[in-house]
Amino acid sequence: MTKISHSAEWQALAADAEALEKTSMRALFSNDAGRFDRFSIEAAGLFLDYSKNKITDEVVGHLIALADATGLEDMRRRIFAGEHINVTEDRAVLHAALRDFSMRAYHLDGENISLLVRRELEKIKNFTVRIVSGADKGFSGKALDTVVNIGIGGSDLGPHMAVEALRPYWIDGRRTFFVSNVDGQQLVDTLEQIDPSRTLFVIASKTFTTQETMTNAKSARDWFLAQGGSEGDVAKHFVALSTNETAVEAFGIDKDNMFQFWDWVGGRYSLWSAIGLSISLAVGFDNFEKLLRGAHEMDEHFRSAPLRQNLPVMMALTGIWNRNFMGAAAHAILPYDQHLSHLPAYLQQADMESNGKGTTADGQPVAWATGPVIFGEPGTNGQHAFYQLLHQGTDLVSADFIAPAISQSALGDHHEKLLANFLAQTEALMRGKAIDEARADLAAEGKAPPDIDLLAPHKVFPGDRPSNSILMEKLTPEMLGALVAAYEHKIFCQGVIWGVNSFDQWGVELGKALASSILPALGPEGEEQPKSTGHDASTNGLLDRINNVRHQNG
Ligand code: G6Q
Repeated sequence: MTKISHSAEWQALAADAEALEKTSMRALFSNDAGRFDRFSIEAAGLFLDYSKNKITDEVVGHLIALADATGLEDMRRRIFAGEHINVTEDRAVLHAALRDFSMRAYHLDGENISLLVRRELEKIKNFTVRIVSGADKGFSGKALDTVVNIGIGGSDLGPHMAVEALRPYWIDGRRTFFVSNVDGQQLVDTLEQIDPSRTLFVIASKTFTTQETMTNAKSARDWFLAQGGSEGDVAKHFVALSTNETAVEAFGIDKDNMFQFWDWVGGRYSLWSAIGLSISLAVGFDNFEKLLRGAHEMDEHFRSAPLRQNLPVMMALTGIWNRNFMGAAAHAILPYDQHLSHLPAYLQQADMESNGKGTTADGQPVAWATGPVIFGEPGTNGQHAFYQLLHQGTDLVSADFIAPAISQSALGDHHEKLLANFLAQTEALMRGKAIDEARADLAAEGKAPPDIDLLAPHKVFPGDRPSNSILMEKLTPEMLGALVAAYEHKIFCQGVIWGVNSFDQWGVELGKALASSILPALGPEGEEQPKSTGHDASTNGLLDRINNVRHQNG
């Protein structure tokens, strides 16, 4: 396979970047009245304005040519067709089938998986109704109004983000907690706040072997038994979301209390599956279904719209432009909606675990930059924290600004102020401020010439900092579904262009294996341990130090 960075399309983009070096985005806007209309797309209720990227029609044409050269349309067909595009794990990637409400049937290796999906959704629906209505009760006859979701990574971040995002849809009186960390403090802090007789523990683990989740699940069950629950009550208070029936039963959860999903659902793409049970329990099944329907609408757009009019594709291509040709090593997710506070963490996993790779799907080292560092915070908080670097730092950082035009909780002029900040930031990043403008501002403030000389350099903003703006009417379940699906497809498209397999995660294995080998060397508190020799000097030294402190203070 020709290296993509040697292709004519890549070279054309590199030449575009060079040719644009002396042109500012400001100039691109002032010379082109149609820029906003041409560089924006509406789909599934989302509006994407990508005009504040340093692109021209020529650049967009070359980006589309690059997508064509990498076979993006064919890969799009193959993912929806259930081909095993996750080559290193020999799996299909069919999370879109989990939310497909059309009459389309998905067949995988000869099996109609749409029937499995419908059966499991029906089970989630019936269970949600029984729990929410109080028909299913806990061991003391009280309704189960509290859910503790125990899971990590893909079995935590998606449902956690969605439950938080859909706060205005929470069913009155219901409480949801998420426990992910093997640090026992998180579980202890959670257990302090709940009543065992009213709590449903949802053990979410695709493999049902993950150290953190199994440790937390076991401690939660021990606590439950110590708090008055009996072995026989475990069935009422513990359910499992998994693909591994044997391990679920071995843990002591009856398979009737297990909600299934399948190996063609990647962990970080699983919130649409049984892993979404905690969402359904928090906001009701109807709202969970609306979330799925919103995602489906985005899927329909993504699979049918031509690349140039395709919202996730253009998110991906502007990202490629910024990463590979403008040199942005980081990408900020900046939601101007407090309820999307967990979106940056969610997308951190979705993007960085998918595309943070240095080997192509066919096993060659990549010779180009792949996934950027993803980070973010809700606006306006981030403005008072790290935006300084976005505006004046020495590294280029691209950004997605996300905002609903209407707030779910109107309060005075809060939302107008929030939106004004969102718009101002994207404009400031794009326009910047030249030295003569900085000097003129200072003069208008009445500063003396020596002070103007001193301060003006600090008040210069280089501008040309790229951003996308993603607007929606309101953060409803449908809009959240569409937004998340758009990001999933964006990540997929970028993976195709970079030539990596976006659906494995071998990079998490080495640390896991080493942790297992280190664990036996850490004895219980108060116990003396032999001197460590099995690791490098730093790791041995740290281990000995920890063991000494634990021995002396235990
Ligand atoms: C996601 C990853 C990873 C996974 C967790 C939890 O794509 O595979 O984040 O979700 O490691 O795994 P289990 O669900 O198997 O416990």
